[in-house]
Amino acid sequence: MSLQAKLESLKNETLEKIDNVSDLQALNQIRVETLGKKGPITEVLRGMKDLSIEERPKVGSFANEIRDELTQAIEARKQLLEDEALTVALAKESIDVTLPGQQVQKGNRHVLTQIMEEIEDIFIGMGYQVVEGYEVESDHYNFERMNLPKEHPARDMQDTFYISEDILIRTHTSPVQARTMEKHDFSKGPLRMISPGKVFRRDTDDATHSHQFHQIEGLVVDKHVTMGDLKGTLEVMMQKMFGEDRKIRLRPSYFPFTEPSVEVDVSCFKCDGAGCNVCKYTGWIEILGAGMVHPNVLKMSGIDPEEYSGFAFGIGPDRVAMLRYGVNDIRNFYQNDLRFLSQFKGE
Ligand code: FA5
Repeated sequence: MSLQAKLESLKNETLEKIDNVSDLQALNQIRVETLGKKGPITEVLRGMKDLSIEERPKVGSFANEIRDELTQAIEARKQLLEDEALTVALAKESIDVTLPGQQVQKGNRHVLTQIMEEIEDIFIGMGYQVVEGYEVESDHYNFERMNLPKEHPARDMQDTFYISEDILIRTHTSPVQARTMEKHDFSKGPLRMISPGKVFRRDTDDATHSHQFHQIEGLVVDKHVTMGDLKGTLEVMMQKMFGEDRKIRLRPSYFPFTEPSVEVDVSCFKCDGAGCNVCKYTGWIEILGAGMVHPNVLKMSGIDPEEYSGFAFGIGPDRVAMLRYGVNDIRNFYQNDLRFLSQFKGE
C-alpha cells in the first residue's frame, strides 16, 4: 500500500473513532495515539526518507493536511463533548425555584410589649415624649425626690430590693418624673412625657402580683394644669384602649408624690357597667393611680409650685393585658411558654 493510501485509511479510521468517542478522556487518548510522537502519522512521516525527492513534498503536505484535518475533528468533537458535559452539569445543579420553600416560623412581640407600644402610641399622638429611665436607681430619685424621705411610713407601700444602702432596683417608674423635670427647659414649652419600663418589688408572686412587672408613668407640667386635664387625658386613653363608650371615675386615694391623689376606675368594657366576672360585679375596673404633682416634688426639681402645676399617673400594663385578654394569672407573662405567648399575634 502506498504511503498516501496508508494515510488515507488511517485518517478514515481515526475520524470514525473520533465520531464514536463519547468522553473527553478517550478523545484525548485518540489524539495522543494518532498525532503524538509515537503515533502512526509521525511514523509515516519518518518513512519519507525512503521516498523519491519528487514524492516527498507531496506526501509531506498530504500528511500535514491529514494532521490538520484530524486536529480539527478532535477539537470539534472536544467542543461538542464539553458542551454536552456542561449541559448535563447545569441540569444536575439547577435549582427548581418553583419547589415549595421551608416554612419559617414567625414570632410575635410579647403581649406586654404590644400593650406598652399601644399606650405609647396614644400618648405620642397627644404630643408626649417617651423617656427611658434607669432600672437600677438611687434611693434619692426613687423615694426622696418623690416626697418619701427616709423612714417615711409610705415606703412600706413598695417593698424594695436594695442593692446597697442608697442603690436599689426601682419600685416604680416615678423616679423618671424627677429626672425629667429637673432637666426640662420650660421656656421652650410645657413638659409632657410618658416613661414605660420594668419595675421590681419584693412582692410574693401570686396570680395578680409579680416581683417584676411593668409600669407606664405619665407626667404633664405647665402653667394652669388642672385635675380636669388629668381626667380628660385619662378618659381619652381609656376610650382608645377599651372602646369609645368607656367612662372613668376618680376615687380619693393617697400617694406621697401627688396631692390630691386618686385611684382611677374605668367602666367595665365587658358588661358595660351591668356587672360581670371581669369587674367583680361592680361595673368598674380599678386601672391606675394618679394625682396632681405634689408641690414638694415640683420644688425639689427646681420648679416653682406657685407658677406651675402638673398631673401624673402610673398604669400597670400587666394588669391591663390581664383584663383585656382575660388572663387570670400574671405569671403566665413571665414563664416563656410559647403555647401561651404565641396566642397574642398582634398586627
Ligand atoms: C405606684 O407605683 C405609683 N408610682 C403610681 C403613680 C404614679 C401614682 C404617678 C400617682 C402618680 P402603685 O404601687 O399603686 O402606684 O402601682 C401602680 C400599678 O402597678 C398598680 O395599679 C398595678 O397595676 C401595678 N402593680 C403594683 N404592684 C404590682 C405587682 N406586684 N405586680 C403587678 N402589677 C403591680
